[in-house]
Amino acid sequence: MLDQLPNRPASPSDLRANRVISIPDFHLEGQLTPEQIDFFEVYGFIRFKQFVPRERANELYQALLELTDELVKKGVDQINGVPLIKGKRDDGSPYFGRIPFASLQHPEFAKFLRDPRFQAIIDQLAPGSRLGEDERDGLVVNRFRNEPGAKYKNLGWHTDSLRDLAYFEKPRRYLNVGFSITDSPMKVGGLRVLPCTHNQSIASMLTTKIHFFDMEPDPNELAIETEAGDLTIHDGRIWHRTALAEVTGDASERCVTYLPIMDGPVIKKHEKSPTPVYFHLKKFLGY
Ligand SMILES: O=C(O)CCC(=O)C(=O)O
Ligand SMILES: [Fe+2]
Repeated sequence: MLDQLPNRPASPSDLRANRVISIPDFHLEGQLTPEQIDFFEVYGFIRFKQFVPRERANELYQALLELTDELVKKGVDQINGVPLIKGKRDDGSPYFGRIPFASLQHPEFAKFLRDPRFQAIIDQLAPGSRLGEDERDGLVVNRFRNEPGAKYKNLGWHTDSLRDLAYFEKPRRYLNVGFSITDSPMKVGGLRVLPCTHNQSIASMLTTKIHFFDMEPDPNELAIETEAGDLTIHDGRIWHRTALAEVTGDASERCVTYLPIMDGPVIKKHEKSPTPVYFHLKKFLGY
């Protein structure tokens, strides 16, 4: 009888997918505390509450709207060889699901990166690394929306370090620093991670899941909810995905910027840079 209930999970592990477990409300004042460093090293991610006040996040949202208008007006469809991912709202108005090199495009994003706490993050978690403002995809602004005209609604399981392999480089320590421009409660989908997978081998990075194509919730995943102004850091080798929003249209909007902290050879991007190999893979996914 119970088996016929529509929402009954097929197995106990299904109960565990797509859920939040409370994580400490860390704050980043000047330097990271030993406890924060420990948390990051053990789990492969960390979340700082109110890295900046909500009002500052709202200013960055305004900057995103201005940048969108400007890029639409100019008909820009790629920056430094990296394609923009376009979307269309139900009223027909265009926007971008993904804008690379945002800090080179709008002064507010450039100003955001001048916060001295980014250097503290580098010094304590990845000494000798740098903000890759004009490398790889630079500061990326993701704007996930769930509506028929959206191409960028969610992202399948992946590790960001796979990009090292795509650039024919050995995966190395690489931190992805995410900043929430808007709130990210469960209903808008959002970041899901497999904690502790940052210590995996290259073989396991290549085989645990099928990069980007696998969108299934995982019993061991953890949802990271954020509010506008929060900052997250994840190790580039950790398995993660972006879940689809449960709601649609404006209510589903989730804006987050990602900043790469990297070491290794400096390969600056410029107007004539070729489109990276992994973007051809993205085409198979309909982006
Ligand atoms: O939606 C997120 O917070 C994660 C996005 C992401 O993993 C990526 O852009 O590589
Ligand atoms: Fe990612």
